[in-house]
Amino acid sequence: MTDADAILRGEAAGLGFEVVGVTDVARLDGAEAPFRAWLAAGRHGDMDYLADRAERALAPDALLPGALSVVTVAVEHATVAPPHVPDGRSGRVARYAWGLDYHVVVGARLEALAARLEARLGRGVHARALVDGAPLLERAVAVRAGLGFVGKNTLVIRPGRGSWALLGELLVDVPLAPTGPGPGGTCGACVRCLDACPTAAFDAAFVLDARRCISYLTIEHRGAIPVELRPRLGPWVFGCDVCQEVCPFNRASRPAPWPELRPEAGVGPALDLVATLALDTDEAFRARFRGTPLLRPKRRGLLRNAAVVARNVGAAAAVPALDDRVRFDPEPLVRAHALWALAGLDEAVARRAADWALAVDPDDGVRAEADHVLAAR
Ligand code: B12
Ligand code: SF4
Ligand code: SF4
Repeated sequence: MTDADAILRGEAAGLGFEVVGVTDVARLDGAEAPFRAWLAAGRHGDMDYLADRAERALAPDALLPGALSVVTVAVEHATVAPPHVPDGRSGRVARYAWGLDYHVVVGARLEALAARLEARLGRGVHARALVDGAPLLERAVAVRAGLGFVGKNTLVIRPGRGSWALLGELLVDVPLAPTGPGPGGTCGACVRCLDACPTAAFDAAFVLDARRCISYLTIEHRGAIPVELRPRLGPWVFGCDVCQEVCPFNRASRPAPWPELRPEAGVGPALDLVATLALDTDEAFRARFRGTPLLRPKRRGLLRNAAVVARNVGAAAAVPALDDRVRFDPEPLVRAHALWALAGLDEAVARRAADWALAVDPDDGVRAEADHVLAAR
């Protein structure tokens, strides 16, 4: 171990990074075939940025001229939480989003790590912190650095600790000793995640069709949620944890070590659907979710999700808010999903709202949804 390696370990630990690996910046050749096959099959849906930047995602050295090493970190975010109790008005939030936005939280500590490396090494350090924001196959990097293995649910699993961890990287122009390959690991004969996925999103072990994944549909997807998948969302209003909750490697979870990632720091595990559907302006939405990952789908996306989940969980208390959304929401996406939700919650209100929409709504998609509501008797 060189001085630089020892300094990295010490400073990273001081900043709360418990799991740190290092790999070189060589191209991620081993990941290329599955990644390109995944893209070629269209499994990325409308995440065009993944296809547009595919070559760069395989080449860590392209992300920082002069880079020599990639420091890769895994930050645990799991929290022992009371089991979800259906209360007829709450939607579930995926664990990674319970606290503050990890892009900012992990990114800030990686920037601090770069500054400390520079100070301790006594020379300028070119560095770039990445947390899910740049085109880099972060899982392939983590595996090469020995942090864990890829499970059949496609997540990086650390034997003994599981998959409740977020990945981040610090590219540096400092030569550091690679830490991989790790002890490895395997799922063995287990297929729990593949069987448990509510939308049957796995085409095979290790192959996820994002277009069916609830995480994609509720966070990344910008358009309408396919009608046949809406009931399958169940209570998940933002992200989904099912394929990790069933994983035997995740039995040993503990509170997230970083306070920023704990539920008290952000929205926590449950979102009140009635209150969410009452967020009628972008300003109100931003004020409610400032600093959290829930800003990502924007107001229109989150209210779309909330409408679907309101129907799924039988949220009768959300009927007045849904009726308001059909009549007054500026976003056709929200109006259409609110109509769909009303149709499952209160037929009389749904029919009145549909009549109203057919008479005055300028959007073809909303009127089509209204037709559908009126036809379904
Ligand atoms: C696009 C994306 C998504 C998409 C697609 C997910 C997917 N499985 O590809 C959607 C929106 C669905 C998604 C969902 C989630 N995501 Co996401 N996502 C990403 C992102 C931005 C890119 C992933 C990507 O390029 N996928 C394309 C596929 C082909 O690439 P890949 O899965 O990395 O491919 C590798 C393996 O599958 C493996 N592989 C492929 N075939 C085979 C076959 C065999 C036999 C083997 C052994 C391996 C193997 O090799 C490939 C190269 O390493 C990354 C961040 C990043 N920049 O990497 C986060 C990331 C993967 N997501 C993350 C998280 C936390 C989630 C969610 C858990 C969030 C949630 N709770 O809702 C879910 C989990 C769903 C799931 N089961 O994957 C974390 C994962 C952390 C971890 N421990 O692994 C990441 C790394 C973000 C981060 N910085 O922490 N995500
Ligand atoms: S996150 Fe949910 S929907 Fe997506 S693959 Fe996992 S279990 Fe399926
Ligand atoms: S649930 Fe089973 S198959 Fe799926 S990732 Fe965990 S160990 Fe692997």
